[in-house]
Amino acid sequence: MPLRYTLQAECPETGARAGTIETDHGTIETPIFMPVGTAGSVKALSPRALTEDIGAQIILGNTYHLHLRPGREVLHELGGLHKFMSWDGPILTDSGGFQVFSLAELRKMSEEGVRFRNHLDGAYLHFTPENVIDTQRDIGSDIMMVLDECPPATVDIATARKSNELTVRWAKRAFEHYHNTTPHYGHHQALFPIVQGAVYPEVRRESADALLQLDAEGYAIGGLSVGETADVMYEIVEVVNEVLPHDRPRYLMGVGTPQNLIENVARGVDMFDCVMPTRNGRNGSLFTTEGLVNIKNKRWERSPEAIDPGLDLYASQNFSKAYLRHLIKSNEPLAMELASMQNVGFYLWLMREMRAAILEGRFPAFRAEWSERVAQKV
Ligand code: PRF
Repeated sequence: MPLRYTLQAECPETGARAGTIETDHGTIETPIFMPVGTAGSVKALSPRALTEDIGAQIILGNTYHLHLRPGREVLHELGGLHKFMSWDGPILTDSGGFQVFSLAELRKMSEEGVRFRNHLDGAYLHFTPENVIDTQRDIGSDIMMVLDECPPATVDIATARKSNELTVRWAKRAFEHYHNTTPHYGHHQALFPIVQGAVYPEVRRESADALLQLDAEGYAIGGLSVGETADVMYEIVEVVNEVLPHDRPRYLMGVGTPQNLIENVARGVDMFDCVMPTRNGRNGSLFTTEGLVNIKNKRWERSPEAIDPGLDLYASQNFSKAYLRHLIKSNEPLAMELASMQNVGFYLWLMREMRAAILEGRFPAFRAEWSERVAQKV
């Protein structure tokens, strides 16, 4: 069945929305955070831990990585990514555009697509708006993303406009190919276009306006959290969300800190993904209900206190700060598991709390209480 977005409640004072997105792999309650499972695994968290321990509802995969390993043929032969990784819930895949810009070498953009040498074996690859759809058909993600160009925040307006025009032409080609191809595994696959335009409200409006014509089942905002200030990001999100349709989900790509999530939910964003909770966790930076904890700090050497007394998760409650500090310092694999469960679990908890606050008409009070608190260093 097509994606169905239902708007359940809207905060009268901010733009915050609570809703549901129904997919063939289940219903997502929004606003939602999508843990990043780049190469077909959310690092250090099994699908069972994701669902049963921390309540993940949808995860994200990367076309770029999955295309390189295990490759389209393997994924197709083994029945798609859901089956391959034993995850029954919804999956969203990024198109690979952004990863090409951050990981690959010797990139060469053209009207046709982007040529590059991949970061694993240096072999040349060519991504086009069409072939990244084909790969995502083989992956079988519930939500596919179009190929886009994500310029740095520092580009001038002429470059931003030119780049966005290419992204829009690519999105049109992507949708044409999308409508000419069918899913391989029996479930519906949606396709989201990506609004670009760097830090220029005018170009952002042009981008969103042009993409509206595609009548997509949802829209993404790309090109943010790439070096601009938080205030600029918030301003651009506001501008774009004024143009995007009210009755479709809005996905802010690759954002961000817990405070960024609160502030962007306040501006009407429904979906987020970010490597921060998994990546920072592995480095010993913890997101907790008390604020940001650097668990490697000597201060925690003898701390018997739970990892996060305020969070009702297995990892948060049953292990001391001193123990997790020891595990991280000793490079023990369990450190990765506990830190990931804490951090991703915290992000998911934060989203559930925001959703409840919106539904109960107390989002502004929640934001006032938590927006600064989640950014405080403990
Ligand atoms: N485009 C795509 N993926 C992305 C981004 C983008 O602009 C970002 C930017 N924050 C993260 N991931 N395709």
